Amino acid sequence: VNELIEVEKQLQLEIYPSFAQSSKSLLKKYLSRELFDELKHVQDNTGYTLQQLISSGVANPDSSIGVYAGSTDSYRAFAPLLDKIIEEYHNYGVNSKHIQSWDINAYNFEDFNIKHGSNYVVSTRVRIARNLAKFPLGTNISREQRQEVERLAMQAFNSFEGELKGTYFQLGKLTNAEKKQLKEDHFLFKEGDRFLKSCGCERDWPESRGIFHNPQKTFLVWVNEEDQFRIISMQNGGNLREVFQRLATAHEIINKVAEFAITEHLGAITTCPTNLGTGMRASVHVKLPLLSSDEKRFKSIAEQYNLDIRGIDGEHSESKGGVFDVSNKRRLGYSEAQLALDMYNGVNALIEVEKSLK
Ligand code: ADP
Ligand code: CIR
Repeated sequence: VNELIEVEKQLQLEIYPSFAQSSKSLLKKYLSRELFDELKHVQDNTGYTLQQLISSGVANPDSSIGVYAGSTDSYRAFAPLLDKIIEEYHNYGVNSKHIQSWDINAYNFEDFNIKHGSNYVVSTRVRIARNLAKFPLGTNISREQRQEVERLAMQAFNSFEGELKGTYFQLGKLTNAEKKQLKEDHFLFKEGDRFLKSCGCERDWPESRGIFHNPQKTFLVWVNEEDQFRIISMQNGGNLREVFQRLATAHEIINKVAEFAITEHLGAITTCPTNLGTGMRASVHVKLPLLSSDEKRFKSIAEQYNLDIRGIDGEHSESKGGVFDVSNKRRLGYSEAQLALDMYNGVNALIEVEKSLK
């Protein structure tokens, strides 16, 4: 029986996946039978296979992308597929170079609540995704390697000073009530994401996962979730400058002790290709009850300003009370500073329209 299962597994590896008719994923769009045959025996230098790369998109027909990388080298090994997905999603060619810059001196980020009054922006958050150069990504990391990442993270946390000083909480040691509260307050990642489950990112859960934060919860780091590090700065109100600067400072400090996975072409390497480049999502929770009731107009302005609209509990969630999570959609080919400006300009435009509808 075991032998038969092995044979079946081998056959599975050879068979072109059957994508649901309804699936609109970029994986389905670009993984032709020919490309599948070309790549079906390929592995990256950490042993990650094509079948692992595409497992989430095959298992979840409603994926918009459908792939998760296993390491920095996945982006080389599976380039014939990933380059096409990156080109379409990021509008980014194979010869382009990614630039980093945290310098926002040229921009006049006025506090949204000083500019528009405090009826619109509830809170502001900026996060970046980072991974360590020396390890496979979460999809393909071993249990021991994951423990090592957590140990290195805790070492870095101990070196923080001033406003960044805080405490690390291992996920397994938090009570259900504590986790529930942290999630409701928008500080902690969700668990049991089916997209992440099916690419292997949640193996050995909750081991070596955790959250670091300062007492005010304005500076937080998620460890070993979708990416090894999600570094987050957030606060109530609309002071984007302050939130961004706090993250820039933290990034500079962590960057000195950690060797992040970065390439000239793709910038910060991330598990999901949507986060490549800056790995940055700058968002506000903003009240737009009037504009959002005209979905077509709302979406069209968002598109014009390169914004992503999410619900109040993050990706794949619903809005509540006309409050939306509005963030920069672009991540790659533009600097951290430029993408904060994307969000700033777009949110101001949305608020102006909301005001005009009163
Ligand atoms: P990520 O931002 O890491 O891509 P999610 O979209 O799941 O992941 O968001 C993570 C959490 O951060 C969610 O609880 C979400 O509500 C919260 N969040 C995002 N933006 C803001 C904001 N501007 N203010 C408060 N909470 C926010
Ligand atoms: C999808 O393809 O829809 C999911 N794998 C999620 C894509 C968005 N990226 C992300 O959450 N990092």
